[in-house]
Amino acid sequence: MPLHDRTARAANPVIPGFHPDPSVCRVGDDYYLACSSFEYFPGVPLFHSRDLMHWTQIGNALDRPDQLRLPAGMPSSGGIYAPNLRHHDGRFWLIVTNVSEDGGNLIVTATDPAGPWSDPVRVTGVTGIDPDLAWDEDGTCWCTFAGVAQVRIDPYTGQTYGTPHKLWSGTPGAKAPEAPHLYRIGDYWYLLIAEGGTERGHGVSIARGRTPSGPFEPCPANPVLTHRSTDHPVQNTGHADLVQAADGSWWTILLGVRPRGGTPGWHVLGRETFLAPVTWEDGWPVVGDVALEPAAPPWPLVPGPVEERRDDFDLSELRPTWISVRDRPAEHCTTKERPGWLTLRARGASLDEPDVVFTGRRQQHLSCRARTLVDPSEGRGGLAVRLDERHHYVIEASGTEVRVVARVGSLRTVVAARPVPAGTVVLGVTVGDPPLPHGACTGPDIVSLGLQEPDGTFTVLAALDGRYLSSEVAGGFTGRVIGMYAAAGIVHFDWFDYEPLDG
Ligand code: 6LW
Repeated sequence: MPLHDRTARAANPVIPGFHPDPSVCRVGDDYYLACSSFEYFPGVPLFHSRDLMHWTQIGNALDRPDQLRLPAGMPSSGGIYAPNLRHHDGRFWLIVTNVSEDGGNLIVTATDPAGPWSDPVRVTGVTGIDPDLAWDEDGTCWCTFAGVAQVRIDPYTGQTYGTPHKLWSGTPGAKAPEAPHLYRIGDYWYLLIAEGGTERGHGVSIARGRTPSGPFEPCPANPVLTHRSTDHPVQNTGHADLVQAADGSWWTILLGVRPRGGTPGWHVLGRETFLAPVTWEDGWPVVGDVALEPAAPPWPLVPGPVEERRDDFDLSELRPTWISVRDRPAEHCTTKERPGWLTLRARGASLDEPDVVFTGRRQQHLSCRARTLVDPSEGRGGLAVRLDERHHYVIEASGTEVRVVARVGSLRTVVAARPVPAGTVVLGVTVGDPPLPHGACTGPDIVSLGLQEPDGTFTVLAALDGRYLSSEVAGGFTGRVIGMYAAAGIVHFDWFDYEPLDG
């Protein structure tokens, strides 16, 4: 089975796994999209699509250490929030917030979205998250940010002019007006925002005015999108961006989650990127259903290349889908020390620490299997399902023992241990449906951790309830990442397999 479903089929989420706060733009027949990345390096994953349905990661905007500084000891869900991606005047512009760095907002540019991206320009005078750039007909650039406020900006230098002025507070009584995007469409300037908070109350509202700075008149049908108080399988819908397709039709991309397993429902893949159609009535957008099996758009579907199930670590650079906690210095993570292997050198004694040496990939399927061949002869490390430093399950090898450790909130316990012969060992994780009948309060899934026996069979050492690695339990803005780590000494990994088990 291919790593991603590359059949010509329309399906939501269009980018599964922890890919929140999507921002999209079109250049000719090509679409580009950016997402948040929080405590992970490299930052701001970038995707390309020809059909809005199938997206291929082409890089990360912040992939050099001097572009992305995430301070030592920084906890999960700090770092990079909510990029805004636009194409203007022959280049791509990306403005984003690093909440863990003084100065906060920064701008990078590129002529090719696959990179290289420029060094960041620091923005002065913007005090909020979720910045957005929009250009007036005369070339004036406006930076609009959470609150919702706006200031004129020189995007080349990051300098702003004047004091930010409030544009709109959103629907009276709704909390957290944020994620603004400003567009010139027809005779109006439209101000699209998220409100209600990024959890179950999330929604999208819009206002319009005759100038980019308002005054803005709210849409009488606000919120134009929300799933609050419904049993829709996609919840928390919000943080949307609009894009006009090459044929003139309109679409929105947005974040949503897929809670499962009873009440209140637990979502484990973080906030994912969804697509929905948009029509216009009386000059206001009407958002269609955020369907898990949407109708195909009225143009040929273009599935991207199939990603290999196995990474053999034969390349000198890691694929763009690999992410590391906080940073990835070559002395701690390299494929050059032992060719064909990934070598991790520990810094921090466990995944409980925000500075752990961990390199993984987003869990993108509700059911999946990961395996890795580990050489622990010089250290201790293994395979982890990580939500954050307080919520993770690991299977690790050291010398002649393999053990499973669960960290849930302030509790940390060794769940299982088994002696093994010295040498390499294949460790594995399988995430699958809970065994109880559907509809019962089963939790979202079961995370089984184990090892491969010399005869090739697989032994599960522990099968753990997946709800403790969900955002409803852990909080925060991320989702599960499955990967390799070193907790002591040096640990080598020959290959890593990730295989979807659901459609
Ligand atoms: C982001 C805010 C939000 O900055 O969550 O869902 C915050 N929306 O707009 C972090 O992703």
